Amino acid sequence: KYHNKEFFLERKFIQKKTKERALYSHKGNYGHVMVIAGSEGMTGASTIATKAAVKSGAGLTTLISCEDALQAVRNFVPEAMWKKNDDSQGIETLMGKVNSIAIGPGLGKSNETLNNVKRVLKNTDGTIVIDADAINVLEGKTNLLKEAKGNVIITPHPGEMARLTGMEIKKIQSDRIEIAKEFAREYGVIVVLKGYNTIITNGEVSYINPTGNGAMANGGMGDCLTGIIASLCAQGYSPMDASCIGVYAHGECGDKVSEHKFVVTATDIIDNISKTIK
Ligand code: B4P
Ligand code: MG
Repeated sequence: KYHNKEFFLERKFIQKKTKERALYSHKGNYGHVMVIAGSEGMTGASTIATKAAVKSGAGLTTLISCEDALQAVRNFVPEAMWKKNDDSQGIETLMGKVNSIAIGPGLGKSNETLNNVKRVLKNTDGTIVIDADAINVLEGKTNLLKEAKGNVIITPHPGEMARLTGMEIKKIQSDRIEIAKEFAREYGVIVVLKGYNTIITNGEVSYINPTGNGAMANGGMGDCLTGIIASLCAQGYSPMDASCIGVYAHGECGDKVSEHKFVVTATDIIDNISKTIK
């Protein structure tokens, strides 16, 4: 059994793990992702996460959000379904039916966000990908992660990891693997600590990602990764495999696009992620 193992992610390893889509398959075979994201004035994050989930192969994707964000999704992601998050009914209805949940991008740091994080942690059997404001509302409340019913993947950038742990960003960056591992072990979650050489760890086995580059350092890039990982979880990949494939493909997609472009945007990734996974 693995113990304290660290590996560089390799293309061959990722290729071996990534499955072909079967001839006789249908959307029911590729799972349903619920994306809980976006708020008034922050609708881009929800559109990006939702579109990334669709483009990475989920059978069905539903966005739960405010009216503004739903309007954007209706225009830019016609493949996705949507429900208004006015009385948490949308979340309650879908929670038992979906295979994975992505929560956080553009939600805002509100009580409602914290309540929704608690709600999904306590009631969902599927995998939950926690990002952005869903991470920020856990500051000082990380013990809530221990109450999770299903598997949890948490995807902080170094700034979010600093807030969660109470450490300085400099400290996080000086000891990325050990700090991510310790957090994963303590809370029983998978940590995807982002940035160049993203770390993926469950506390026992850890992977270091070699793909990705500075052209990807712009707003929306993380929201895109969240949608990709949640989509792979819904398709039946284990949370660890979904994290590894998602992080590797997201970075490789950014590497390919940056051969011809100075800056790679989340929209560039969305437009090319399906080709990269193929
Ligand atoms: P926020 O303002 O919270 O940024 P965000 O909305 O979460 O942005 P987004 O979702 O688009 O990108 P994310 O980082 O999640 O926070 C920004 C602040 O956090 C910064 O001002 C800073 O203080 C701190 N911070 C963030 N990243 C930091 C870092 N690496 N070092 C030090 N401080 C940092 O996701 C970005 C995605 O793009 C990830 O998947 C990441 O791995 C990838 N990516 C970005 N640059 C890359 C690179 N050079 N190489 C490989 N991959 C890269
Ligand atoms: Mg982010």
